[in-house]
Amino acid sequence: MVDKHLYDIAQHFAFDAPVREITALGEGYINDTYIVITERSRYILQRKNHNIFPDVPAMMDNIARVTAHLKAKVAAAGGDPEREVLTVVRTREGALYHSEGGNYWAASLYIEGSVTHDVADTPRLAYMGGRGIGRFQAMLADFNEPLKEVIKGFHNIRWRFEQWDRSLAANRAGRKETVTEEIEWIESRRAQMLTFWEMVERGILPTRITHNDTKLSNILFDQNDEVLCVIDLDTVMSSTSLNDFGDAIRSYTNTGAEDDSDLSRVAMNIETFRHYTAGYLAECGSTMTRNEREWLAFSALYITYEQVLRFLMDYIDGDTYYKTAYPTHNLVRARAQYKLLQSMEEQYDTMQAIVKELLSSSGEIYRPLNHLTADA
Ligand code: GN1
Ligand code: MG
Repeated sequence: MVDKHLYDIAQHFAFDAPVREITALGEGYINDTYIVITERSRYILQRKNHNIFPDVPAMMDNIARVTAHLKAKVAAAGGDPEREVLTVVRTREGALYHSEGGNYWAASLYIEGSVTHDVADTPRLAYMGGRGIGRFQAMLADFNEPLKEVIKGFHNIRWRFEQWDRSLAANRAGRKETVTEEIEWIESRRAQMLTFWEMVERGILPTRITHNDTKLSNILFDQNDEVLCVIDLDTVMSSTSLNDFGDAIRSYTNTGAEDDSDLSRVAMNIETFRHYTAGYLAECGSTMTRNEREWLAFSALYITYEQVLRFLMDYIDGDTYYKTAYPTHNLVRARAQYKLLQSMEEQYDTMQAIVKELLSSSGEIYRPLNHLTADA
């Protein structure tokens, strides 16, 4: 059962028929998501989290422009733009969102017959996910309009460190003293992570259009494990495409849950890494620069580290960002992501060897570089 108020909200959208039922879709750490069932079809209705997205109109404008570009590509290739690209459903007044009482609402078509997965439990699923994200990036390679930065410094570790230093100094929830060991996990890798980000700042790693939240559950598959559509475009922005690769590896290869309290379950499955990477490189390996290839494997460590930092920082702040189910939830998430990071660090040489092997087997010339060589 959902709040009656939601039915009033739904009335503002240009749905095809009267609303019959609204049910909650209990996923995501940020937005509230519902399924709206009309007499003819189904839609997704979301309350966008205005605390986290300070400029929802700018975010919806990004989404509208990116999806228009993707739809043109899919149509030109003979595909079905309504199934292969997210379709924003406007309000009756033609707006991209409805705002009321300080809340922002947006709607999209529900893609019938689609499925999501929480675990990449077959090689094929990982491979197909890699192809889906690779294709998403390839289709946006010629998108030249500037996008708004909807969350400042989202995957920018230099900015995250500024936030982190302020959080530690403020110690708002009085929890800092209880997590000294965890804080050291962050501090001991600070310089290494800044080295990666410096490559982006100096333009050594190019800026492209990126999704920024490529976890497995943000892809809709069909019944044959083919990727239908990439969803949750809230954080579409400009950054290094390596963020999208790294975040997907963080999500796909984890043998445990993102917030697993049993750390013995958490590790990186190197075979899943291989399959995702093979799919990804098949779609966009040829358009990657030499430096992107060089830093590809490292990006998984970078994004996983950033996620440890973000969960831990939210715990120290007193749980103000992510939704939590219990008081230590953010700490449990941080520990689980740290276990995953350690597993990646242990297998880093193998990750790099796999990237190299895959690039050379697809006919690419790959020569390992020193990580600090500035070679654009
Ligand atoms: C959040 O949108 P959602 O709930 O899938 C977060 C991501 C994190 C993810 C961790 C805007 O994603 O960056 O990686 O949780 N999104 C935002 O699962 O912060
Ligand atoms: Mg998201």
